[in-house]
Amino acid sequence: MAEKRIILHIDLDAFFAKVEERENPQFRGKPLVVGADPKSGRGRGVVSTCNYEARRYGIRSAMPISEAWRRCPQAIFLPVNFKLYNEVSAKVMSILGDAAPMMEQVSVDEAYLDVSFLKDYLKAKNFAAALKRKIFEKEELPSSIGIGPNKLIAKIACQKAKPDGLMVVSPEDIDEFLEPLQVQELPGIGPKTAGRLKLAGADTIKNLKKIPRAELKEIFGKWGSSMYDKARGIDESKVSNAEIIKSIGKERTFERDTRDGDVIFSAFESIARDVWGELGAGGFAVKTITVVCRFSGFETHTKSKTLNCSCSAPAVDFETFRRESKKLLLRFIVDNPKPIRLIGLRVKVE
Ligand code: TTP
Ligand code: MG
Repeated sequence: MAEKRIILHIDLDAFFAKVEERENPQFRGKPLVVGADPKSGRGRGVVSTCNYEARRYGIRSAMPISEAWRRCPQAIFLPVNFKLYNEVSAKVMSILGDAAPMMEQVSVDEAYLDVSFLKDYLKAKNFAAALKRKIFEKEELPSSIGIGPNKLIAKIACQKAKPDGLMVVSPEDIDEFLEPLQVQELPGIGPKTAGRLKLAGADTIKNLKKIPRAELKEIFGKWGSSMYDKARGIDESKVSNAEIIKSIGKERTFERDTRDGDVIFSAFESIARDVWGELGAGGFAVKTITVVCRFSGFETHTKSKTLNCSCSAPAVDFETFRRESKKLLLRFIVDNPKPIRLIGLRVKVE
């Protein structure tokens, strides 16, 4: 008999904003936005995140900061303090790492734990409640946890449990849990895919399940086949702490949209140096470089290049890193004549 797995997904609630509330208790209970300077509505960056009070005004991550200002000018707007959030993140991850032998960090505030050793879902639920309490006692941060037979179900359950919640979906409840959800609630399905699925008659997962695998494959290729499995709650991927991939990144929004090569490349040079500095500090090896470019009108594109496919490949030096990143940036400038609003550089490391 296949081994029964129990997987837990934990994600901190409104992470950057909750750290700021903790550091500044006078802001608690008020709408708070972390991100670019709103400059009384003329600011040009984006929202990193906001607390749930600010979400009541419709403010969301990645929204232009000017729109956040328009929706709630009385909110408290704070700049992003990456150093602090990274320190807090490391402390939370160490609590999680101590709690279970298999822990996989997937972003600054989320991780999977394989808690199959607990054997049953009731024990897993108690374990998760204790973990939430511990994080709150030690770091004063609220979190949400989803529990399921695999990473996919655990992640969706966590999303559904937010904020400050805990949700268990046992194997026999999978269909009932998934079917009423909108297709966008499956990780990996964004607005574009959802639009195409809608044309094919699938708005909910229940309806997505009516589309045969071959048809999904025809429309979406390999990804269609994986979508077919996901709609049925199937996900065999393992919680892996063998290779903790982290992502380091920086971006810059220009004061004015620009095509001035000097402005663009000197900003990019400084971003590349900052990212390289962080890489050095962490002792990481570069795996993939991604350059982000946002044009006038908020049209955003990314281009990526994988440099090292294995840990045994020789380390990348700064010159190679800078050259390869610049090549990606140059492709944007050549391919698209529009003025540029923002550039960014992200690196996956191992
Ligand atoms: P999330 O976990 O996606 O968001 P969150 O923790 O703020 O809110 P919740 O999980 O309760 O929905 O991301 C974690 C942090 O990553 C977030 O606090 C800020 C940062 N972030 C950005 O800077 N830009 C983004 O577009 C997103 C989505 C997150
Ligand atoms: Mg979060």
